[in-house]
Formats: sequence, C-alpha cells, structure tokens
Amino acid sequence: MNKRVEKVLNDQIEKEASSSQFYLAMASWAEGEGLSGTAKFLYTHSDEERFHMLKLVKFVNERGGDAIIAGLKTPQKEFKSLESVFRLLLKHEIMVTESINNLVDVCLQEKDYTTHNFIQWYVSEQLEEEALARTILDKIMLINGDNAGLYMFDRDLENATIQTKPSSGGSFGE
Ligand code: OFO
Repeated sequence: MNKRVEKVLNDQIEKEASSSQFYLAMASWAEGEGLSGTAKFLYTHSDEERFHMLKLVKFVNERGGDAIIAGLKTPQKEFKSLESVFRLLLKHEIMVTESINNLVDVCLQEKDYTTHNFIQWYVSEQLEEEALARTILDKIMLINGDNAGLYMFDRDLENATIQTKPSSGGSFGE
C-alpha cells in the first residue's frame, strides 16, 4: 500500500475512534442530565463512529498495510448545555469532513483509485452527518430554552428512527 495513503488512513482511524469516544462522553453527560432520548441518540452515534473506524482498519489490513490502533485522549465530560453539545458535535463533524477531503486529495495525488473509491462512502456519510447536526441545532434554537420544548425534543430524539445499515455502515434518519 502507498505509504502516504496508509499514513492518512491511519490518521483517519484515530479521528473516527476519537469521534466515538467524544460522542460517548456526550451520551453519558446527557444520561446524567435525564435527557434519555438525547443519550440514546448519542450512544448510537458513538457506535456508528466505531463502525467507521473498524471499516478503515479492515480496509488498511486487507490492502496489505498496517492499521495502527492509537491511544486516545480523554474527552471532556462536562458540557454547558444541550446546545453546546450539538455545537461541538457539528464543529467536530466539520473537522472530520475536512480530514476526509484531505484523504481524497492524497488518493488523487498518489493515483490510488481503489482507496479513492472506498473513501467515497465516507464523503457521503459526512454530508449526511453534518446536515443532521445542523437540523438538530436548528431545532434546539427554536426551543430557545423552553422546558416543554426541550421535553418534546428529547422525546423526538428517543423515538427517531435511527438505523444502522450493516451493509453500508450506518446512517441516521428521522
Ligand atoms: Fe465518522 O462520521 Fe462522523 O465523524
């Protein structure tokens, strides 16, 4: 496997693992706040990020590279509010999208069209995840701290159809 491509894939493995940990910390915080729907949503999101990581690990190894399983930093465990959780989540997803775009660039520069093809799944996934985070943030802004609204928002997240598609990875839908 091309060494430069292998390096950016391994960087991405670490980012997906960090995403999983970050959302796990958010889920745990939400659970502690009594926001059970939000917690359920974030626990599932954390699982999806782990799946994204595993998919990369397997791809690197199957192509003759060495997947690196890095140690991770402890994510923050306290959050100011529900709004700040989803603002951080969106910011994080935007950072991951930039990283995926960089991966695409490196594949093209190195003429690694197989990895380029593989990574397209992540390109679409990022589009969905950013859109979802923006939709959720818009809803939180509409609620504007109203307790009844917050209750309904949390219940909606609890009842949201959050599907994991085993064949293609995963996605969230309402
Ligand atoms: Fe792995 O999709 Fe979000 O970060």
